[in-house]
Amino acid sequence: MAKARDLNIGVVGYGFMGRTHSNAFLQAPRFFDLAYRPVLKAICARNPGRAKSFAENWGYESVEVDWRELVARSDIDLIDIASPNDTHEEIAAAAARAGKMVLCEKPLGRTAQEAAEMVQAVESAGVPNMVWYNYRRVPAMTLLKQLLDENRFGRIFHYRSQFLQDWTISQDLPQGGEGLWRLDSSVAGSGVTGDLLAHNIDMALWLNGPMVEVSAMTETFIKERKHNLTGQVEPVTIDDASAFLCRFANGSTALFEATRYARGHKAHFTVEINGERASAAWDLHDLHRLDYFDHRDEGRLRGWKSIHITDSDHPYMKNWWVPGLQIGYEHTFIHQCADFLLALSENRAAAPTFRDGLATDYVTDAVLKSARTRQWEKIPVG
Ligand code: SOE
Repeated sequence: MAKARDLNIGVVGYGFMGRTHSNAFLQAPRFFDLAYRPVLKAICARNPGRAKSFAENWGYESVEVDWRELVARSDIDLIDIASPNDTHEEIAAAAARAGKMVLCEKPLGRTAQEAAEMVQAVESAGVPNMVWYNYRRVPAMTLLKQLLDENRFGRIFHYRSQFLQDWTISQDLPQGGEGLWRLDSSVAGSGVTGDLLAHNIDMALWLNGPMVEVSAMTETFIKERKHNLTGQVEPVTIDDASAFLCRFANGSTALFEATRYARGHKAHFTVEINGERASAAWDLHDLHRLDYFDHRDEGRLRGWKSIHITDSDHPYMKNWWVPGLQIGYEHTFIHQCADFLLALSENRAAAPTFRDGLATDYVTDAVLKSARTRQWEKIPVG
Protein backbone atom coordinates (compact mmCIF):
# COMPACT_ATOMS: atom_id res chain seq x y z
CA MET A 1 0.00 0.00 0.00
CA ALA A 2 1.14 3.56 -0.78
CA LYS A 3 2.43 5.67 2.11
CA ALA A 4 -0.46 7.03 4.18
CA ARG A 5 -1.23 10.75 3.92
CA ASP A 6 -1.02 12.82 7.09
CA LEU A 7 -4.31 14.09 8.50
CA ASN A 8 -3.67 16.86 11.00
CA ILE A 9 -5.92 16.65 14.04
CA GLY A 10 -6.81 19.30 16.63
CA VAL A 11 -8.68 17.94 19.65
CA VAL A 12 -10.71 20.15 21.98
CA GLY A 13 -11.02 18.71 25.49
CA TYR A 14 -8.71 16.56 27.56
CA GLY A 15 -11.14 14.74 29.83
CA PHE A 16 -12.30 11.13 29.63
CA MET A 17 -13.34 11.54 25.98
CA GLY A 18 -10.19 13.46 25.01
CA ARG A 19 -8.29 10.36 26.13
CA THR A 20 -10.46 7.84 24.28
CA HIS A 21 -10.24 9.86 21.05
CA SER A 22 -6.49 10.51 21.33
CA ASN A 23 -5.88 6.81 21.84
CA ALA A 24 -8.06 5.99 18.81
CA PHE A 25 -6.18 8.41 16.55
CA LEU A 26 -2.87 6.87 17.60
CA GLN A 27 -3.90 3.22 17.40
CA ALA A 28 -6.14 3.10 14.30
CA PRO A 29 -3.30 3.26 11.73
CA ARG A 30 -1.26 0.73 13.73
CA PHE A 31 -3.92 -1.96 13.46
CA PHE A 32 -5.83 -1.03 10.27
CA ASP A 33 -4.48 -0.53 6.77
CA LEU A 34 -5.49 3.07 6.09
CA ALA A 35 -4.76 5.70 3.46
CA TYR A 36 -4.67 8.43 6.15
CA ARG A 37 -2.51 8.69 9.25
CA PRO A 38 -3.82 10.98 12.01
CA VAL A 39 -1.17 13.38 13.30
CA LEU A 40 -1.83 14.77 16.77
CA LYS A 41 -1.10 18.42 15.93
CA ALA A 42 -2.73 20.22 18.84
CA ILE A 43 -4.68 19.70 22.03
CA CYS A 44 -6.88 22.57 23.14
CA ALA A 45 -8.06 23.11 26.70
CA ARG A 46 -8.40 26.07 29.05
CA ASN A 47 -5.82 25.03 31.64
CA PRO A 48 -2.41 25.49 29.98
CA GLY A 49 -0.44 23.42 32.52
CA ARG A 50 -2.72 20.43 32.29
CA ALA A 51 -3.02 20.76 28.52
CA LYS A 52 0.78 20.68 28.33
CA SER A 53 1.07 17.50 30.38
CA PHE A 54 -1.76 15.92 28.36
CA ALA A 55 0.14 16.88 25.18
CA GLU A 56 3.33 15.28 26.53
CA ASN A 57 1.54 12.09 27.53
CA TRP A 58 -0.23 11.58 24.20
CA GLY A 59 2.39 13.08 21.89
CA TYR A 60 0.57 16.23 20.73
CA GLU A 61 2.88 18.64 18.91
CA SER A 62 1.35 21.80 20.40
CA VAL A 63 -1.13 23.27 22.86
CA GLU A 64 -3.90 25.85 22.39
CA VAL A 65 -5.96 27.38 25.18
CA ASP A 66 -8.61 29.02 22.97
CA TRP A 67 -10.52 26.81 20.52
CA ARG A 68 -10.92 29.82 18.18
CA GLU A 69 -7.13 29.89 17.73
CA LEU A 70 -7.17 26.17 17.02
CA VAL A 71 -9.92 26.50 14.41
CA ALA A 72 -8.07 29.40 12.76
CA ARG A 73 -4.88 27.36 12.25
CA SER A 74 -4.11 26.53 8.64
CA ASP A 75 -2.16 23.40 9.60
CA ILE A 76 -5.24 21.64 11.05
CA ASP A 77 -7.45 19.47 8.80
CA LEU A 78 -9.87 18.07 11.35
CA ILE A 79 -11.36 19.43 14.58
CA ASP A 80 -12.41 16.78 17.08
CA ILE A 81 -14.77 18.03 19.81
CA ALA A 82 -14.36 16.13 23.08
CA SER A 83 -15.38 18.98 25.38
CA PRO A 84 -18.64 19.34 27.40
CA ASN A 85 -21.94 19.44 25.53
CA ASP A 86 -22.51 23.21 25.81
CA THR A 87 -19.43 23.81 23.61
CA HIS A 88 -20.35 21.46 20.75
CA GLU A 89 -22.49 23.73 18.59
CA GLU A 90 -20.30 26.82 18.61
CA ILE A 91 -17.06 24.94 17.94
CA ALA A 92 -18.57 22.69 15.25
CA ALA A 93 -20.14 25.59 13.38
CA ALA A 94 -16.91 27.62 13.44
CA ALA A 95 -14.82 24.61 12.40
CA ALA A 96 -17.16 23.84 9.49
CA ARG A 97 -17.10 27.49 8.38
CA ALA A 98 -13.29 27.26 8.39
CA GLY A 99 -13.54 24.25 6.07
CA LYS A 100 -12.36 21.69 8.65
CA MET A 101 -13.68 18.17 8.96
CA VAL A 102 -15.57 17.89 12.26
CA LEU A 103 -15.93 14.97 14.66
CA CYS A 104 -18.03 15.44 17.80
CA GLU A 105 -18.57 13.48 20.98
CA LYS A 106 -22.17 12.46 21.71
CA PRO A 107 -24.79 13.77 22.17
CA LEU A 108 -24.48 16.05 19.15
CA GLY A 109 -26.38 19.01 20.66
CA ARG A 110 -27.94 19.73 24.04
CA THR A 111 -31.19 19.96 22.07
CA ALA A 112 -32.32 18.97 18.58
CA GLN A 113 -32.33 22.68 17.72
CA GLU A 114 -28.59 22.89 18.43
CA ALA A 115 -27.96 19.64 16.58
CA ALA A 116 -29.92 20.92 13.55
CA GLU A 117 -27.69 24.00 13.45
CA MET A 118 -24.64 21.75 13.49
CA VAL A 119 -26.03 19.65 10.64
CA GLN A 120 -26.70 22.81 8.67
CA ALA A 121 -23.13 24.02 9.30
CA VAL A 122 -21.35 20.85 8.16
CA GLU A 123 -23.67 20.15 5.25
CA SER A 124 -23.53 23.67 3.83
CA ALA A 125 -19.73 23.66 4.18
CA GLY A 126 -19.62 20.16 2.65
CA VAL A 127 -17.15 18.87 5.26
CA PRO A 128 -16.87 15.24 6.44
CA ASN A 129 -18.42 14.80 9.88
CA MET A 130 -19.19 12.07 12.41
CA VAL A 131 -20.56 11.66 15.96
CA TRP A 132 -18.74 9.36 18.37
CA TYR A 133 -21.50 6.86 19.16
CA ASN A 134 -18.79 4.32 19.80
CA TYR A 135 -20.89 1.33 20.86
CA ARG A 136 -21.99 0.64 17.26
CA ARG A 137 -18.40 -0.60 16.81
CA VAL A 138 -18.47 -3.23 19.55
CA PRO A 139 -17.88 -6.27 17.29
CA ALA A 140 -20.90 -8.06 18.80
CA MET A 141 -23.14 -5.11 17.87
CA THR A 142 -21.72 -4.89 14.35
CA LEU A 143 -22.35 -8.62 13.99
CA LEU A 144 -25.92 -8.15 15.21
CA LYS A 145 -26.42 -5.45 12.57
CA GLN A 146 -25.13 -7.86 9.90
CA LEU A 147 -27.50 -10.61 11.09
CA LEU A 148 -30.44 -8.19 10.98
CA ASP A 149 -29.46 -6.95 7.51
CA GLU A 150 -29.35 -10.61 6.36
CA ASN A 151 -33.00 -10.82 7.51
CA ARG A 152 -32.36 -13.76 9.85
CA PHE A 153 -34.86 -12.46 12.41
CA GLY A 154 -37.91 -12.07 10.15
CA ARG A 155 -40.49 -9.60 11.38
CA ILE A 156 -39.31 -7.75 14.49
CA PHE A 157 -41.75 -7.68 17.40
CA HIS A 158 -39.78 -6.26 20.31
CA TYR A 159 -36.73 -4.14 21.08
CA ARG A 160 -35.54 -3.67 24.67
CA SER A 161 -32.63 -1.61 25.90
CA GLN A 162 -31.27 -0.30 29.20
CA PHE A 163 -28.28 1.71 30.38
CA LEU A 164 -27.87 1.36 34.13
CA GLN A 165 -25.32 3.10 36.35
CA ASP A 166 -25.09 3.93 40.07
CA TRP A 167 -22.52 6.71 40.43
CA THR A 168 -24.76 9.61 41.53
CA ILE A 169 -26.64 7.96 44.39
CA SER A 170 -24.77 9.84 47.14
CA GLN A 171 -26.56 13.00 48.28
CA ASP A 172 -23.12 14.54 48.95
CA LEU A 173 -22.01 14.44 45.34
CA PRO A 174 -21.90 18.04 44.09
CA GLN A 175 -23.13 19.14 40.67
CA GLY A 176 -21.33 21.16 38.00
CA GLY A 177 -17.74 21.98 37.16
CA GLU A 178 -15.07 19.75 35.71
CA GLY A 179 -15.85 16.05 35.97
CA LEU A 180 -19.41 16.71 37.18
CA TRP A 181 -20.83 18.88 34.39
CA ARG A 182 -23.04 15.91 33.42
CA LEU A 183 -25.12 16.79 36.51
CA ASP A 184 -25.62 20.41 35.38
CA SER A 185 -28.36 20.62 32.76
CA SER A 186 -27.25 24.04 31.51
CA VAL A 187 -24.02 22.37 30.36
CA ALA A 188 -25.20 18.83 29.60
CA GLY A 189 -28.65 19.67 28.20
CA SER A 190 -30.29 16.89 30.22
CA GLY A 191 -29.36 14.08 32.57
CA VAL A 192 -29.44 10.41 31.66
CA THR A 193 -31.68 11.04 28.65
CA GLY A 194 -28.96 12.85 26.69
CA ASP A 195 -26.02 11.07 28.31
CA LEU A 196 -27.07 7.41 28.41
CA LEU A 197 -30.36 6.91 26.57
CA ALA A 198 -28.75 8.69 23.62
CA HIS A 199 -26.51 5.61 23.25
CA ASN A 200 -29.51 3.24 23.44
CA ILE A 201 -31.40 5.35 20.91
CA ASP A 202 -28.53 5.68 18.43
CA MET A 203 -28.06 1.91 18.55
CA ALA A 204 -31.78 1.25 18.16
CA LEU A 205 -32.21 3.59 15.19
CA TRP A 206 -29.27 1.87 13.53
CA LEU A 207 -30.41 -1.67 14.26
CA ASN A 208 -34.19 -1.38 14.10
CA GLY A 209 -34.90 1.71 11.99
CA PRO A 210 -36.81 4.92 12.72
CA MET A 211 -39.09 5.48 15.71
CA VAL A 212 -42.59 6.86 15.33
CA GLU A 213 -43.69 7.91 18.82
CA VAL A 214 -42.64 7.74 22.47
CA SER A 215 -44.26 7.90 25.89
CA ALA A 216 -41.81 8.70 28.68
CA MET A 217 -41.33 9.36 32.35
CA THR A 218 -38.35 10.89 34.11
CA GLU A 219 -37.44 11.31 37.78
CA THR A 220 -35.00 13.44 39.72
CA PHE A 221 -34.39 11.64 42.99
CA ILE A 222 -32.05 14.14 44.63
CA LYS A 223 -33.58 17.57 44.29
CA GLU A 224 -30.73 19.79 45.51
CA ARG A 225 -26.95 19.53 45.37
CA LYS A 226 -24.08 21.89 46.08
CA HIS A 227 -22.93 23.48 42.82
CA ASN A 228 -19.17 23.30 42.37
CA LEU A 229 -18.95 26.64 40.56
CA THR A 230 -21.09 28.77 42.92
CA GLY A 231 -20.50 26.88 46.18
CA GLN A 232 -24.28 27.19 46.80
CA VAL A 233 -26.84 24.44 47.25
CA GLU A 234 -28.95 24.67 44.08
CA PRO A 235 -31.90 22.80 42.58
CA VAL A 236 -30.96 19.78 40.48
CA THR A 237 -32.47 20.18 37.01
CA ILE A 238 -31.28 16.99 35.31
CA ASP A 239 -33.25 13.76 34.99
CA ASP A 240 -31.65 11.08 37.19
CA ALA A 241 -33.72 8.32 35.59
CA SER A 242 -35.60 8.17 32.31
CA ALA A 243 -37.74 5.45 30.77
CA PHE A 244 -39.90 5.31 27.69
CA LEU A 245 -42.16 3.14 25.59
CA CYS A 246 -41.86 3.45 21.85
CA ARG A 247 -43.27 2.31 18.53
CA PHE A 248 -40.92 1.78 15.62
CA ALA A 249 -41.84 2.36 11.97
CA ASN A 250 -41.37 -1.41 11.36
CA GLY A 251 -44.29 -2.09 13.73
CA SER A 252 -42.21 -3.33 16.68
CA THR A 253 -42.76 -2.06 20.21
CA ALA A 254 -39.98 -1.17 22.59
CA LEU A 255 -38.96 -0.43 26.13
CA PHE A 256 -36.01 1.79 27.09
CA GLU A 257 -34.60 2.72 30.50
CA ALA A 258 -31.57 4.61 31.78
CA THR A 259 -30.63 5.57 35.31
CA ARG A 260 -27.69 6.50 37.52
CA TYR A 261 -29.47 4.98 40.55
CA ALA A 262 -29.32 1.23 39.85
CA ARG A 263 -27.08 0.20 42.75
CA GLY A 264 -24.47 -2.30 41.60
CA HIS A 265 -24.65 -1.47 37.90
CA LYS A 266 -21.74 0.52 36.49
CA ALA A 267 -22.29 0.65 32.73
CA HIS A 268 -24.93 -2.00 32.16
CA PHE A 269 -25.91 -1.22 28.57
CA THR A 270 -28.18 -3.97 27.29
CA VAL A 271 -29.86 -4.66 23.96
CA GLU A 272 -32.40 -7.38 23.22
CA ILE A 273 -34.30 -7.89 20.02
CA ASN A 274 -37.05 -10.46 19.41
CA GLY A 275 -38.05 -11.40 15.88
CA GLU A 276 -40.32 -13.98 14.33
CA ARG A 277 -37.47 -16.41 13.64
CA ALA A 278 -34.66 -15.32 15.98
CA SER A 279 -33.73 -13.32 19.06
CA ALA A 280 -30.46 -11.77 20.23
CA ALA A 281 -29.29 -10.29 23.50
CA TRP A 282 -26.14 -8.44 24.52
CA ASP A 283 -24.74 -6.44 27.41
CA LEU A 284 -21.75 -4.17 27.70
CA HIS A 285 -20.41 -5.81 30.88
CA ASP A 286 -19.78 -8.92 28.77
CA LEU A 287 -19.24 -7.09 25.50
CA HIS A 288 -17.49 -9.85 23.56
CA ARG A 289 -20.49 -12.20 23.77
CA LEU A 290 -23.67 -12.16 21.68
CA ASP A 291 -26.49 -14.43 22.84
CA TYR A 292 -28.44 -15.74 19.86
CA PHE A 293 -31.48 -17.97 19.52
CA ASP A 294 -32.56 -19.30 16.13
CA HIS A 295 -35.96 -20.97 16.02
CA ARG A 296 -35.03 -22.71 12.75
CA ASP A 297 -32.41 -24.85 14.52
CA GLU A 298 -33.30 -28.54 14.84
CA GLY A 299 -35.82 -28.83 17.70
CA ARG A 300 -33.78 -31.20 19.88
CA LEU A 301 -30.78 -28.87 19.82
CA ARG A 302 -32.60 -25.55 19.78
CA GLY A 303 -31.55 -23.11 22.48
CA TRP A 304 -29.76 -19.87 23.27
CA LYS A 305 -26.13 -19.89 22.26
CA SER A 306 -23.50 -17.54 23.55
CA ILE A 307 -21.22 -16.60 20.68
CA HIS A 308 -17.72 -15.57 21.73
CA ILE A 309 -17.00 -12.72 19.33
CA THR A 310 -13.24 -13.14 18.99
CA ASP A 311 -12.81 -15.12 15.80
CA SER A 312 -11.21 -13.68 12.70
CA ASP A 313 -14.48 -13.85 10.76
CA HIS A 314 -16.16 -11.61 13.34
CA PRO A 315 -16.30 -7.88 12.60
CA TYR A 316 -12.97 -6.06 13.19
CA MET A 317 -11.39 -9.08 14.94
CA LYS A 318 -8.92 -10.11 12.26
CA ASN A 319 -7.15 -6.79 12.90
CA TRP A 320 -6.45 -7.73 16.53
CA TRP A 321 -4.99 -10.77 18.22
CA VAL A 322 -5.57 -14.47 17.65
CA PRO A 323 -9.01 -16.15 18.00
CA GLY A 324 -10.20 -16.39 21.60
CA LEU A 325 -8.38 -13.27 22.80
CA GLN A 326 -10.63 -10.37 23.70
CA ILE A 327 -10.69 -6.65 23.08
CA GLY A 328 -12.54 -3.97 25.06
CA TYR A 329 -14.05 -0.52 25.38
CA GLU A 330 -11.22 1.55 23.89
CA HIS A 331 -11.26 -0.56 20.73
CA THR A 332 -14.74 0.71 19.84
CA PHE A 333 -13.27 4.20 19.39
CA ILE A 334 -10.33 2.79 17.40
CA HIS A 335 -12.79 0.99 15.09
CA GLN A 336 -14.84 4.13 14.64
CA CYS A 337 -11.73 6.16 13.82
CA ALA A 338 -10.55 3.51 11.33
CA ASP A 339 -13.99 3.47 9.68
CA PHE A 340 -13.94 7.26 9.40
CA LEU A 341 -10.51 7.25 7.75
CA LEU A 342 -11.50 4.44 5.39
CA ALA A 343 -14.69 6.30 4.38
CA LEU A 344 -12.63 9.46 3.85
CA SER A 345 -10.30 7.68 1.45
CA GLU A 346 -13.32 6.29 -0.42
CA ASN A 347 -14.98 9.72 -0.50
CA ARG A 348 -18.10 8.62 1.35
CA ALA A 349 -19.70 9.54 4.68
CA ALA A 350 -18.92 7.61 7.87
CA ALA A 351 -21.91 6.87 10.10
CA PRO A 352 -23.19 8.10 12.42
CA THR A 353 -23.01 11.45 10.66
CA PHE A 354 -24.21 14.69 12.26
CA ARG A 355 -27.55 14.05 10.51
CA ASP A 356 -27.76 10.66 12.28
CA GLY A 357 -26.85 12.41 15.55
CA LEU A 358 -29.73 14.84 14.96
CA ALA A 359 -32.12 11.88 14.58
CA THR A 360 -31.11 10.74 18.08
CA ASP A 361 -31.55 14.26 19.47
CA TYR A 362 -35.08 14.39 18.01
CA VAL A 363 -35.89 11.31 20.07
CA THR A 364 -34.25 12.56 23.29
CA ASP A 365 -36.14 15.88 22.92
CA ALA A 366 -39.40 13.95 22.42
CA VAL A 367 -38.67 11.77 25.48
CA LEU A 368 -38.12 14.83 27.68
CA LYS A 369 -41.21 16.53 26.25
CA SER A 370 -43.37 13.45 26.78
CA ALA A 371 -42.19 13.22 30.40
CA ARG A 372 -43.34 16.83 30.88
CA THR A 373 -46.65 16.63 28.97
CA ARG A 374 -47.48 13.03 30.03
CA GLN A 375 -48.58 12.50 26.42
CA TRP A 376 -47.30 10.33 23.57
CA GLU A 377 -45.02 12.49 21.40
CA LYS A 378 -44.37 11.96 17.70
CA ILE A 379 -40.78 11.82 16.43
CA PRO A 380 -40.09 14.35 13.67
CA VAL A 381 -39.02 12.79 10.39
CA GLY A 382 -35.55 14.09 9.88
C1 SOE B 1 -21.44 8.64 31.84
O1 SOE B 1 -21.01 8.08 33.03
C2 SOE B 1 -20.71 8.01 30.66
O2 SOE B 1 -19.34 8.28 30.79
C3 SOE B 1 -21.23 8.57 29.35
O3 SOE B 1 -21.02 9.96 29.24
C4 SOE B 1 -20.57 7.82 28.20
O4 SOE B 1 -21.09 8.29 26.96
C5 SOE B 1 -20.87 6.34 28.37
O5 SOE B 1 -20.26 5.63 27.32
C6 SOE B 1 -20.35 5.83 29.69
O6 SOE B 1 -20.92 6.60 30.70
